[in-house]
Amino acid sequence: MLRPQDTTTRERKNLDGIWSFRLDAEAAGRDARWYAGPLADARDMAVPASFNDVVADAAVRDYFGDIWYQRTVRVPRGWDGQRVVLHFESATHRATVWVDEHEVMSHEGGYTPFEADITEFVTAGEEVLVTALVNNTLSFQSIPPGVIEQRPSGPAQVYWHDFFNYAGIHRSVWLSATPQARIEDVTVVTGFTGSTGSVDWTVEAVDQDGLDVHVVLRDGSGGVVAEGSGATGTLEVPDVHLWGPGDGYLYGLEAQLVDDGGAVVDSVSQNVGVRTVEVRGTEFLINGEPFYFTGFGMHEDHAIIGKAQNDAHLVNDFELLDWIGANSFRTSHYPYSEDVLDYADRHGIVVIDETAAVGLNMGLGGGIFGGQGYTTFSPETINDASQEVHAQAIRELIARDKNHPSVVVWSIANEPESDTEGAENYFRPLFDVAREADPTRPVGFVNVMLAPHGTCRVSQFADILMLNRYYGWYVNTGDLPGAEIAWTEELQGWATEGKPIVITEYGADTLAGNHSLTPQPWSEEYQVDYLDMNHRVFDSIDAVVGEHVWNFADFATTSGIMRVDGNKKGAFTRDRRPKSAAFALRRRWKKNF
Ligand code: GCB
Repeated sequence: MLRPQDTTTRERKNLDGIWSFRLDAEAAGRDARWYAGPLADARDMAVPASFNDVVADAAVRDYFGDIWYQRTVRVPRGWDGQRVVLHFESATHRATVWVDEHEVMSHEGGYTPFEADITEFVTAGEEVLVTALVNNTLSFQSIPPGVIEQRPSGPAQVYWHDFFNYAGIHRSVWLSATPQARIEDVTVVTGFTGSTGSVDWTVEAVDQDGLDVHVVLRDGSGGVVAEGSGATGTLEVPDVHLWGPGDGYLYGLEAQLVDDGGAVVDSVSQNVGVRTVEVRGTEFLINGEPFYFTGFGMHEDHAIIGKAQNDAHLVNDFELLDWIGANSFRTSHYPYSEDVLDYADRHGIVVIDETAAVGLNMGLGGGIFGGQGYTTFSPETINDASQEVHAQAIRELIARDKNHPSVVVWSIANEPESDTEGAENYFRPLFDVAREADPTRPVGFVNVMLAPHGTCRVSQFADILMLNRYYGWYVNTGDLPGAEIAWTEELQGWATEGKPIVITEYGADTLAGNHSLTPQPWSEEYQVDYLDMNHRVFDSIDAVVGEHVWNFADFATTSGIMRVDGNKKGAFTRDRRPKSAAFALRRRWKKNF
């Protein structure tokens, strides 16, 4: 699926703004056909935004169930004869959409796009009603999973991941016009030999009888560097300017469908960064050079808008990454907005791209160890149906992000149970799904402290080891010398596996402004000492090829006795003010600062 775009043959109209919004706790709206007319008793809601913190009402913030969104849209008058598509960049965690009274699509999964051809239901120049029934409940068959527990006070949504279940329409909605004969998808795979780059292209087209595919590659200043024809082929790029960490150089590929007279029937553009990614022994190579990841596990998380994409916050967060010397981040714990990946491409920031498979572990809850009273993998809990939803989430992530040069690793899950036979059986085929969808990038998953070296049964399938460890925080709390010994010992074990290791999480909750002369957990000084200890451990082990601090910034979580106004492991506060750790990281990552 291509993202809506404006080209010589395509046009798009943005549907962001104020939509009508109504909760539907009784799930009555579908039978009552709320989509058939203006939504009664509606309140205002901004799109894109998580709905939770926008409204001053606790019942809305913690609501789970059916949620209705609606707006009218006038189809541009110039779109007569065009194919009209309605495109949602995401709706969390699932949605069904109507155009007037016509149900046009349903989608499961809260962080990947979906769209429908609505040509037959619209007329250029006329208005239609667009209604989305979004549902944010989590079950054992959703990714991420959760369960609704019946309690004396009523049903409660329980989940095992440590961030607030923000939901709604977080990302943009588009109407777009394409020709009937059209390009459906473009895939690029890049490489280079010496100073000559290569761009393998595959173009999928629809209704293309009698039409040819033509591709043109332009450099950053618009000069044509290569051209080709056919649904698939390879372009050569002389004197290639490689894409690399810190150098987000992009070529532009234009793919066209042309008729025998040479007229362009459809045209789409695709950014291309020419680079290679490879795991060799314990090294992680980008363009054949060893790469060391510095940066963070992040979250899409801001006051009021929750998980919504916002350009000012996007630019500011990347400014801070640059300031601190981060060359990379992980999209913990779900696919981020496509705008984020486009921005990473343009700025040479390296990305570990993760599915929303977080919390598949009944030994953990909200970042805290302790049984949750369920078996993780069983016919009644996370089962074959869940695995299929998970497989689809992997396919959709890769289909969406395969062309981003910034993406160098697929992470198919965060901290699942991984030390049992059930886990091994569950994950083995999912690695195959990822590799089939993309044979070019390393695949991994993020291992949890509950499955230390020697006990994990899933790491065998991974190309790269990604470890989250909290020595000195959840264990050896306040005892950094003890933490250093235990951590070094475990990491030396992992180093014998012969694979590169990225420490995808290490961190200590820190209340900004809390200072201590002695190393007290929660103080800014302890966070700095904790990071220093970790860095000594990493620097002693060659197989460690990266460090991602947990987290870039403080973020919202469910309430609990371990969380004071959210998770406080940020190097920055939630409003992006630096803690002492930010300066310490900057000194390490930028060397001389
Ligand atoms: C983890 C999780 C992350 C939590 C973090 C914590 O291991 O991957 O989602 O927020 O620990 O702070 O407990």
